[in-house]
Amino acid sequence: MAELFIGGEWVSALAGATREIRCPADGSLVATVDEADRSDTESAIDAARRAFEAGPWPRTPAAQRGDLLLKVAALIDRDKAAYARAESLDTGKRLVESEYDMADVISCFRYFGKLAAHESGRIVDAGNPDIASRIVYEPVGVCGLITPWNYPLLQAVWKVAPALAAGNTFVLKPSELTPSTAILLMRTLQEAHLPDGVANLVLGSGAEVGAPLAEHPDVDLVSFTGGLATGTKVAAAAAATVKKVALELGGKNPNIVFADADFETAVDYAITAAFLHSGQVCSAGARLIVQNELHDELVDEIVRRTGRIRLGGPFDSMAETGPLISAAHLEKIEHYVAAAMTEGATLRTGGWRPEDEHLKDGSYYLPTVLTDVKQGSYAVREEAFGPVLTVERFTDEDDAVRIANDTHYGLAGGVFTKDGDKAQRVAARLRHGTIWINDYHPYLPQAEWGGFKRSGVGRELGRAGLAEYQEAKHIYQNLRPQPQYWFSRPPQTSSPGRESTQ
Ligand code: TXE
Repeated sequence: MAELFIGGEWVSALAGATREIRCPADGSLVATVDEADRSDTESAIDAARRAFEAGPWPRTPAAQRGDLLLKVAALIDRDKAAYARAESLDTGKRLVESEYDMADVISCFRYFGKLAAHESGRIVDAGNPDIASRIVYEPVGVCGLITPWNYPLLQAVWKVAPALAAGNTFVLKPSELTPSTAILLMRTLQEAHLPDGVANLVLGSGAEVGAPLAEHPDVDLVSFTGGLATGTKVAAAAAATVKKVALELGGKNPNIVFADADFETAVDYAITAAFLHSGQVCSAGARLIVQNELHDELVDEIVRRTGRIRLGGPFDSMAETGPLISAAHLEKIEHYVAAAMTEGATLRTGGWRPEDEHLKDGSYYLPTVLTDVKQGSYAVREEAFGPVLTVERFTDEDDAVRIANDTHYGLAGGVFTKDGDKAQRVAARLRHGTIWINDYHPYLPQAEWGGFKRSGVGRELGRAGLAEYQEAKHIYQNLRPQPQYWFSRPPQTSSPGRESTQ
């Protein structure tokens, strides 16, 4: 107990409420943690505000802040086995995937730790030697960081690392389903001697913790990763106090395969794009768009291989992917597939819960391929966020681009072809924030991440990721000030600029 971290202290929820965390792979109890309410959230906001106004962190030189981030990276590296295990128990994902995630977490802290050291502002040439003008970067203030359950620590660190590098204080609200690695992160920040009140952790529901972060006048910025419906509410709540807002709201990502693509590569990446982490990835290539000439052969091979994907829990070394996050999410996927079939989709494989004895207590769903889906239909429009791949056809380059852009999302997409010119032409025309060519899913901490259209507002990672957490202040100094007399000019005298006494 006492898993809320507020003002540098571990405390329990004021009302004494708790929540059981269960592993989605088998329903086993992982932990019982505090469940905060609005009053706990308000104490955390208050602690973050005080640390911002009076604490040392916002005034610490940026290079020193960077050093602390590098130390945090080293401490997580030391403890990465415990972190990965905790992540797998909360999410049900394979341990090997959590290990990759922890490597990405460490790289992210390193990247922003190094970037912080170069945050020196810049001189602006005013074109006049009597004017000194410069831009300095300052922290925004108190940040409300709201994160989802699919990559719990990585999503949190994409926000925490730049927020700290820029000198902000924050309140982190992880998904109520996956709090464990956020608790470990607070312990690590404490060990690294981050000043009290800079990092605060509140565990609990969207209504009791997330909503107050978006609404509270003492929160200056809210950064949210999650679903489109919730993100829309967060943006509306934040508007009342004109907060800075960053949103990453998922996608319905097209993966275009031209007839001249390398066949084996296209098949392999199409499967990874769709079924990694059982499709619970914001950039999942859930919409396969295949050129007519290759369609049947490619789909047959994808269906054959998809039908052989092995499911299992975090520590099953034979498993290729794991369960869905919860029974409720499993039901949502079932409804999605049922709706697609009602619209006329053809089920080529999957479409049901597995019947294997060793999977019976988990939230598993068989990797599923649906063909004959129609452009504009529910299945093509809506994000399933599960192991479901829909397949559409196209005739030529223009047709591929038109179909791939026909979505209100715009997070990511893939293009497979051996023709380099064509790949670049198509990438340039796709209205999606990241385009992978003959690849799918890699991301780089030094490159930006963010969505076009309704996939998001603002950018994460890269230099722009840090800029989200900064205010740029222009300081303009006149080195030789003199009265200008733009109005009520006094009569001319022999000594300009002084009132005549005559
Ligand atoms: O997410 P929510 P859910 C998509 C995916 C999924 C759907 C719903 O399609 O099926 O979203 O998933 C907190 N004010 N993504 O319901 O509700 C909540 O407690 C403030 C895409 O799990 O968006 C959690 O911490 N916060 C995605 C966080 O918001 C609120 C990753 C995300 O939860 C809140 C996950 C409120 N009113 C789901 N209500 C991606 N972009 O990667 C809830 N929350």
